[in-house]
Amino acid sequence: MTTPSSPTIVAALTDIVGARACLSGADTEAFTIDYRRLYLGKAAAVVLPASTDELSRVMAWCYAHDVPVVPQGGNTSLMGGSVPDDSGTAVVVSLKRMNQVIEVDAINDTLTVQAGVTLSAARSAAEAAGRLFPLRIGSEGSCQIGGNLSTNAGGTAVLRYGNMRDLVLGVEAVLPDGRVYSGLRALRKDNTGYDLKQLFVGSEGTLGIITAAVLKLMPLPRSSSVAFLAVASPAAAVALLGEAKRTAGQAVTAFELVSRPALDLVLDYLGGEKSPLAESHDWMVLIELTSGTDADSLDQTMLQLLEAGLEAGLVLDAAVAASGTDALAFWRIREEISDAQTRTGGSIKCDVSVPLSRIARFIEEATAAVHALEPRTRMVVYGHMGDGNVHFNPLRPADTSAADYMGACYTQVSHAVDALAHAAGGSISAEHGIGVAKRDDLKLYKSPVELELMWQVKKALDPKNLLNPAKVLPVAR
Ligand code: FAD
Ligand code: 2HG
Ligand code: ZN
Repeated sequence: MTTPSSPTIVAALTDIVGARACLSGADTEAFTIDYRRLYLGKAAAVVLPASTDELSRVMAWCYAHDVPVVPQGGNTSLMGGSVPDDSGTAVVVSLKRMNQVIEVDAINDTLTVQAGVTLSAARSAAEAAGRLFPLRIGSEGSCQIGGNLSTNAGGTAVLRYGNMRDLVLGVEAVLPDGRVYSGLRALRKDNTGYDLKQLFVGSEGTLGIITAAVLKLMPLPRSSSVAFLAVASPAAAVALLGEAKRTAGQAVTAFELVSRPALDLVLDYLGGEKSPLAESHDWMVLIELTSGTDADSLDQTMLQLLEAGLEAGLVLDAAVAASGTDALAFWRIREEISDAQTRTGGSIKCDVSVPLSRIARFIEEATAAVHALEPRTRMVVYGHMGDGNVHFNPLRPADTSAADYMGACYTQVSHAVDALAHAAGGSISAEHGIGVAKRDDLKLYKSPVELELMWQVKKALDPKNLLNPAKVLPVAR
């Protein structure tokens, strides 16, 4: 069958969703480039369905006519998975208009939303009912629950609450041929066969388009303590985390590592903002303790932890937030590191996870490997150390252009870092997914059996390979 032309596609999809929800030509441009402006594609059309029924009809038509479809949420992902290739044959399905909060059930502690609800709107809906939806990532104002599920997003509170896979109870999704998988259950126990909803989590829009989800809610924290501190080394940070768990138990909510080049970069990006610490240090940690009761004196617990850390030589200096404003300022420094790299350009993203027991050695070895390739590389190393996830992002030297650095170093550096993470029992993508950026590297790190099973699942749900084609799954095996 020959693929229909763009005008034919637009006419057919306009019949389903209406003219204002079917874009073509220049109106599609914002949907065809990714957040970091590294992946630029073209679309035959962009459709913005208003309901699951409309989407189901769009998918049935595209399936019948062999038209590829690329699902898109807030378009904040970092691996190029949310935009089409440059063939101009695909339809982008944006979930933007499916943005209704369906139900907050404060008794069942669940939140049911359409997939296009932004993470910040979901968190606000929970908070209005006195509950917490605990996923916390820097892109929360734009990213959507459907995108969070499809990437199995992580963020800064995984240590306490888990990632998106742990926070979902039910999913509704439209399959490539237009059928609807209705798994919108609000149950914490349901052992009725395969857990199909989890297939859609982390599959980056390659198996179905998520249209709604039931999410778990938690008690809202009623007290907290936040500190920004200097540690002697990554190994000292790991030891301090152990001490924090012993001292504060479940209250340890976030434990984020920050290297000196990461801090320097973000302070510059924020226009000369000051570090919370008087002196410069090679390694820092942002710790957050929270509790669901206001009886706990968490500042006291934090001080106890810091004293023990100072005595043991793990902690070199510390600033404890004296107010909510201080805490927000500490967090802003951490959260803006990603955008500071985007603005600078020439950042090689290695979103790796490694067992905590091996993370310090990994950082040492990977730093040596990168410096052996380009000694002037700035080591922007930071992230969710508490759950074993480091954003190990070598950055171009200040006097080298992004194009020159990436051209000379990208492949060798990313392969060297990924190989070391893999050798340490780790993963080459802890939370950002595979998209196109890491797709072909999967061949190096997944066994033939794993790759074969992934392809079999893909073929079972998408036999024509029309949904987000050429994403996640490496083509030549
Ligand atoms: P998109 O970018 O639109 O899409 C992501 C993937 O999911 C694509 O493959 C797309 O095809 C698919 N998809 C989107 N919606 C659907 C749907 N409804 N059904 C099926 N498939 C769909 N990520 C983290 O994990 N942790 C962080 O701490 C973090 N911090 C970030 C900070 C910044 C400043 C930025 C820019 C990004 C950050 N991210 C982080 C990455 C990104 O925000 C997450 O991956 C997020 O979950 C993507 O959601 P989205 O709605 O933007 O998805
Ligand atoms: C973060 O934790 C995000 O800030 C983005 O996951 C990481 O930009 C990055 O590499
Ligand atoms: Zn992260």
